[in-house]
Amino acid sequence: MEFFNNIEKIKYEGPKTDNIFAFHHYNPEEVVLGKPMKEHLKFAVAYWHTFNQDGSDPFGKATNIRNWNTKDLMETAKNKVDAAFEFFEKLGVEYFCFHDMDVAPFGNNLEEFFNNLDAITDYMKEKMDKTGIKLLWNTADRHSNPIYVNGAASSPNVDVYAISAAQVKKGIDISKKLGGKNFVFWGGREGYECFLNTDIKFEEENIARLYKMAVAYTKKINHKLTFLIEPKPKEPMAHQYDFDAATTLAFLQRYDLMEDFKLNIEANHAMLAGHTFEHELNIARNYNALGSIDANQGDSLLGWDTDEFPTNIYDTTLVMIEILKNGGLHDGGINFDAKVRRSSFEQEDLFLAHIAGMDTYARGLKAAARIIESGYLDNLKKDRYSSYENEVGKKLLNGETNLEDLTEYALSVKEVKNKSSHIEYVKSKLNDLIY
Ligand code: XUL
Ligand code: CO
Repeated sequence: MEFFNNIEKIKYEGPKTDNIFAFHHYNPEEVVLGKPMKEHLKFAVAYWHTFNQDGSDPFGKATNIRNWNTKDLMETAKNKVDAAFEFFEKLGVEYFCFHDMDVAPFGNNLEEFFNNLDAITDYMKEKMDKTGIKLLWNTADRHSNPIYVNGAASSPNVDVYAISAAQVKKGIDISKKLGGKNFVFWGGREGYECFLNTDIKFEEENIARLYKMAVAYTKKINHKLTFLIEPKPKEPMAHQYDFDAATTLAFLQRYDLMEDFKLNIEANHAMLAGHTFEHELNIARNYNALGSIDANQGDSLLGWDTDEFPTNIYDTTLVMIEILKNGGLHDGGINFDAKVRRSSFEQEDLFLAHIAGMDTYARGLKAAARIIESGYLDNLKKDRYSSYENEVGKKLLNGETNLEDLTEYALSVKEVKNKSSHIEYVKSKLNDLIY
């Protein structure tokens, strides 16, 4: 059955076309810095927002019109797989991501849930084999079930801990079946709301124990996987343990997990942590831990996670510079963890939103390539730190100096000459290079 029967395959038609169901900038085969765009931009569709989200908010009911919903939950789940693969193919996106809860109904107990998951993911596999569409990552939703009211691996209740571990095991089994390369942990309820009753150290140690068991299990079943932690500072918990990239990296180092874990950095989460997306990507990259990204954007006027489709070229340019400097995302990709606005309720808006996101990333890629090729930012930084090229600087960088030598040198410095950063000019020059 076809679910998007008014939509044809989306093609690149260039910036001048009036066709809104066409790419204006994303041209998959166009070569940028020696590689076709589609290899730079490994886009993925997020199952939860695209096929499950209904447009309801705390003040109003569902608005979205979707033709795959029926009264039978398993039939709906199967319809969604059909709709999803039709959507991926027509959009020309080769990857997708999902939570276990997104794709199959829970049923009456964990066993029923696992059986439902088996049936639906078997069906997905058939579609994947037929179309060549791949799984970027899957994850276990350990936040929406009410049993996770006090956390999952951070729960004070060991039965809850065990159920959350079982969901992770099942998720890894599914990843193996579907050939996934990454598995995401977003600690939805791993944090606390009341400091007075919480043993942070105990809870963090328990989370680390789960991660170690997950690594051990992948080795046991011989499934090569990169685990990705997705930092977020708050929401739903008042304080979440994986606050930002730096906090999460400290956790991974503390528990000796750096070998098997990287980060999945999300734009809107960076903003909630008081950072920019490019800052978070850069921190991850400096630790060789940039795994994948959740591409969306937040609203600077709001303090919560709005998960909008990315439409800001300035932002995607700075993101693509980080990704290019990382040598790409390797096994990771660009997952649109983004939802259409409540007033974009027509089913076809799902196409328009993804096209907007893909075009914005394509423009960001092209601008990033221009900036890198111009050498402007590299030279700017080289010049800024050029004083370290003198004798004292060289010794410092080679570890050949000490406080006594530096003091002797400091006493010989008669006048300190700092240089202006000309920041306003730099930003204006960047505008020239982007637009
Ligand atoms: C929540 C969020 C999640 C993760 C996967 O803010 O971003 O959807 O990406 O669990
Ligand atoms: Co996300």
